[in-house]
Amino acid sequence: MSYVDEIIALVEKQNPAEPEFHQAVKEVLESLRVVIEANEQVYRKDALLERIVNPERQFKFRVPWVDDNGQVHVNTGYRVQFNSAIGPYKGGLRLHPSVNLGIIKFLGFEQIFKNSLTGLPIGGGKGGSDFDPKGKSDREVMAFCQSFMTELCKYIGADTDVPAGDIGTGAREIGYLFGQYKRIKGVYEGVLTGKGLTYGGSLVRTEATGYGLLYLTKEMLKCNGHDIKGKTILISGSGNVAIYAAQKAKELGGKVVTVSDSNGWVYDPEGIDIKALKEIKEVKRERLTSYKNYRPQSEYHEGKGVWTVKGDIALPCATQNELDLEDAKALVANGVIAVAEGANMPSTLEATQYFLTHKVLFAPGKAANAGGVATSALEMSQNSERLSWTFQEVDSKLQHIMVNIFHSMDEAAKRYNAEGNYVVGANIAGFEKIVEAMNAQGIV
Ligand code: NDP
Ligand code: 2IT
Repeated sequence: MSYVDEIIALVEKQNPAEPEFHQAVKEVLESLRVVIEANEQVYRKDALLERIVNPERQFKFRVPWVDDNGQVHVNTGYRVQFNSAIGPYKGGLRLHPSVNLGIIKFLGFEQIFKNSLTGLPIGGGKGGSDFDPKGKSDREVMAFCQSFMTELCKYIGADTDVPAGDIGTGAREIGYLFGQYKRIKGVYEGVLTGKGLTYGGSLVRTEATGYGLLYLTKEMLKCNGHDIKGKTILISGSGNVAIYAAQKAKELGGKVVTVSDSNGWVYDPEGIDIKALKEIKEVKRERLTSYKNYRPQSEYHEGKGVWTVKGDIALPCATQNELDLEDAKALVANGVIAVAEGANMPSTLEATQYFLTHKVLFAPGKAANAGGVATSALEMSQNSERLSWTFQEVDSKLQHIMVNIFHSMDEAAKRYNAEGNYVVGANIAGFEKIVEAMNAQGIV
């Protein structure tokens, strides 16, 4: 059996009931096959792949907290420190009832390659909990965050592991987490990113993932003879990534006609009203059913369906496996020219394959959504030098980083005779740097 197939089988055997982790490993290793086969002897001898698919360290802990009625609840907290070859562990904290160890491992594994692609010195990690912030009072969210950080603070630090936001973890949660870290450790340091602007946060971090997604999409389109201007754009999700993707898409001359949440989706033929969307989601924390109150001409549909709308560009910005083979077929039948993943692993393996074989320009999440973590790394730099950069400075660095990521994956794909296959390109470009750093540091 080839080394790649052996490791895929090993991961499935050693990590039972973790389908998302298996999927992430499979996608990466399958596309690295050419590189691994060319170096099989050396890599096998060094057990390189065994080291890459095994987290350096993982924590699972009890998170007890008290609700507004005095009832005690117990959630499970996780932090997976996957790979520190190129820098301190870096990656978000997901707060969602679906969180389990396998999901955190898939996200942490993706993060290694994504962070490598940014060109910045950050290793890969991820954490979170099955706590659901939805419907909780601010005091309940604070109680949870304080309890979570009381345990997490033992394992993180500005030079060891720097968490940030992800699904369910936004500015409010980061604030409570930071306060508790500072209180316990007695240190004011850049231990988290996505902080508020009054206490060490960076301008552009809020917008970064969505903006970065559009910067990379723009470059990918440009290099393939297209432009965002005048294009109809389908977006899923209505959280941090989706909102700022929609905003930048509109600024670049595109027309965003959909957004969604876990209950349903909105179709606004005249273009999504970003101001209304922000008020619903960021201020009032309401469901998308309220959108009609702002835009009576829009349609609200229960359940799935965003990908059945006719559009030129699709930007999945909600969650993993939200776009399956049927969705991919519908998009291609409707003439989609590009898909760029704002979320982590939103397309199933079959959907991705379908896009690639139908010559749809496809930017995988680890490249397309790297603007968030890249700007987190810029926040770390600013914290280290105790300075704050202007919006324009950070935004211009973000644009450069996203353009560079596109060219790194494009160039790696060409080098391995897979021109236009950005899945292969992104994985190879990310992998090469990690391997070089791991080799230089010996067997650790
Ligand atoms: P938010 O919590 O701000 O928003 C998440 C959005 O996705 C909401 O609209 C939510 O709907 C929807 N969603 C979540 N889970 C599901 C589900 N199971 N089914 C359908 N819809 C769902 O998170 P973000 O915008 O920050 O994250 C979105 C994606 O982007 C995730 O995959 C995340 O890992 C990724 N990402 C985030 C980065 C960041 O900087 N924030 C950086 C890079 C990637 P509802 O409100 O109904 O739950
Ligand atoms: O998936 C991701 O890259 C994030 N959630 C952002 C991580 C970070 O450290 O900013």
